[in-house]
Amino acid sequence: MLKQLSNTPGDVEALTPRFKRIKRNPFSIRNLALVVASAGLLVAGYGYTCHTKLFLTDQSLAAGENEATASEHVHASDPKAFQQCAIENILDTGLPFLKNALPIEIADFQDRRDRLAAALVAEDVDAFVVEPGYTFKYYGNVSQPEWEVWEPEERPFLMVVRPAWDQTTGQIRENTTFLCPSFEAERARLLGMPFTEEIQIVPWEEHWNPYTTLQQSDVFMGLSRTPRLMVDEEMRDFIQRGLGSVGFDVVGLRGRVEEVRQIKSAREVEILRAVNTGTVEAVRQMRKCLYPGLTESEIATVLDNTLRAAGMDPFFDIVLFDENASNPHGGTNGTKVLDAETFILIDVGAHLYGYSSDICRTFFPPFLEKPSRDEAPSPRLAEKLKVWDIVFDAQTQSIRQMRENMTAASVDLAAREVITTAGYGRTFTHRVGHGIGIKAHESPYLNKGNFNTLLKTGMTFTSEPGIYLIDKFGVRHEDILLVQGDEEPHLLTGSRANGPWDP
Ligand SMILES: *[C@@H]1O[C@H](CO)[C@@H](O)[C@H](O)[C@H]1NC(C)=O
Ligand SMILES: *[C@@H]1O[C@H](CO)[C@@H](O)[C@H](O)[C@H]1NC(C)=O
Ligand SMILES: *[C@@H]1O[C@H](CO)[C@@H](O)[C@H](O)[C@H]1NC(C)=O
Ligand SMILES: *[C@@H]1O[C@H](CO)[C@@H](O)[C@H](O)[C@H]1NC(C)=O
Ligand SMILES: CC(=O)N[C@H]1CO[C@H](CO)[C@@H](O)[C@@H]1O
Repeated sequence: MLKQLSNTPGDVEALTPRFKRIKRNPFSIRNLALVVASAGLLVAGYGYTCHTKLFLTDQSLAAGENEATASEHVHASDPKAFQQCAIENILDTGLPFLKNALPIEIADFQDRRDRLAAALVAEDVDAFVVEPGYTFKYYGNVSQPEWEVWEPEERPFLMVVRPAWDQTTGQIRENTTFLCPSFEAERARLLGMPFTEEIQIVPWEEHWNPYTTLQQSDVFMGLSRTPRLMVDEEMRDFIQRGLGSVGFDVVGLRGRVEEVRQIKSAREVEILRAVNTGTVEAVRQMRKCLYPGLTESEIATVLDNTLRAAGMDPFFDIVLFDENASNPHGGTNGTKVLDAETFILIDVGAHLYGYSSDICRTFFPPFLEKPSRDEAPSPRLAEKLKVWDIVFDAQTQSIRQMRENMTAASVDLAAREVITTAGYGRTFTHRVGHGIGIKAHESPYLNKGNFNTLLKTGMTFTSEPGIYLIDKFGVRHEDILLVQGDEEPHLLTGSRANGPWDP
């Protein structure tokens, strides 16, 4: 019975498509009614019972009945009922966290390239060169698989961004050209990259040297020195060497140019807030439906489908019980079975409009009763409670350091001091966090050696200290923060955990 769920959407996926419609505009009362009606169909159609079923009708909505007053779905009894309960719970929230997120527009891409152009001038570089990948996606909306479906190929297709002076405003603007295999030029145009005018292409024939073609094009005409190119960190080595071999002065990613992507716009922040808050909410709503006997894999599958039902696209999901969580990134096979005193660690990420969430919660299942104040918990439980609090305090201290001009190292060291003072220093085995954006892991990296990087307003980070006790359990809390000048950073995960029974 329990084996029915697979690691992939599989059979349970059949339940989710009917919720897809809410992706477009989940906020009108009409759509909310549709969602509720769908949930109703689901219950009726499949005949599963959720212990306390919320079922709003159009009339009750029209009468202004508040769905929050209805009791919520509690733990289920089999994997399908578990999933149904989790999906209904997340939909019953009305998905308010999605409300302020809007997709990135052409003007945003334009603005990024203009900021890049200004950074190139500041770094005394004549052009930035990047091939399809995350950075190309950031500036030109094409990822590596969107350009090369089968495998990364050997023919260079490069975006070349140069600074130009706008005669009327005197400002630095971008001027972008693509070096493209001649026979692929039309395909490059068909990508519909975010430019307001027709893209400029320098084509190269199969038997030409593409780097010489670029060098002799009008792109670098009128330059009084050997063109200095900055290549992105994802640029493959043979292309860098090719550029160097024909006489370009090639330098690596650094300084102001790297900072362009690190500093998020208001629109990016709202997407990050939406997807990270929504991911935490999915964990919370799923948790209410847990029952003894579920495996780590079954929970991961249901959490993935809960995220999908809420319009997000999960891309990693680590669910670990007790001693299996002493490896921060897991590695065990997902078969461990849930029991009342199991400490559940979930680290999960999803995408929304191309941006990542990356959050972690550690908690007890809802069917473990919280010990009352006057009753001493068992030593096993007491240790879990103590470690949970230490990691929480460590996270609090690291967050306090997330202000403009603090070093990346200081954020890590603040968390590490709490954990070390508590006697668990050697069990906090990884850095405290990293930047987050279109990738879950982006620079700058918050490790205790990174004294050279200063935090800037607009950077977004994880804070994720942990304690890992081999053969016992692991605890990690992870939230997302936005650096805001000298103020406390803003939380982009809605709310931090309140305790092991309220993650
Ligand atoms: C960027 O690409 C995605 C597909 O990966 C597409 O959905 C989106 O509309 C594109 N954005 C713009 C502004 O062209
Ligand atoms: C961009 O550079 C090209 C040369 O590669 C030039 O022909 C074109 O006029 C420039 N466009 C702007 C807007 O500066
Ligand atoms: C999972 O790993 C455990 C040992 O850690 C092993 O006993 C069990 O057979 C494995 N299960 C599967 C389905 O591979
Ligand atoms: C950070 O340092 C820069 C450069 O020294 C300064 O202009 C800025 O005001 C500082 N920010 C804060 C919040 O102190
Ligand atoms: C360290 C480790 O592998 N611990 C356990 C993880 O879960 C599996 C399945 O229950 C156990 O067999 C392992 O001992």
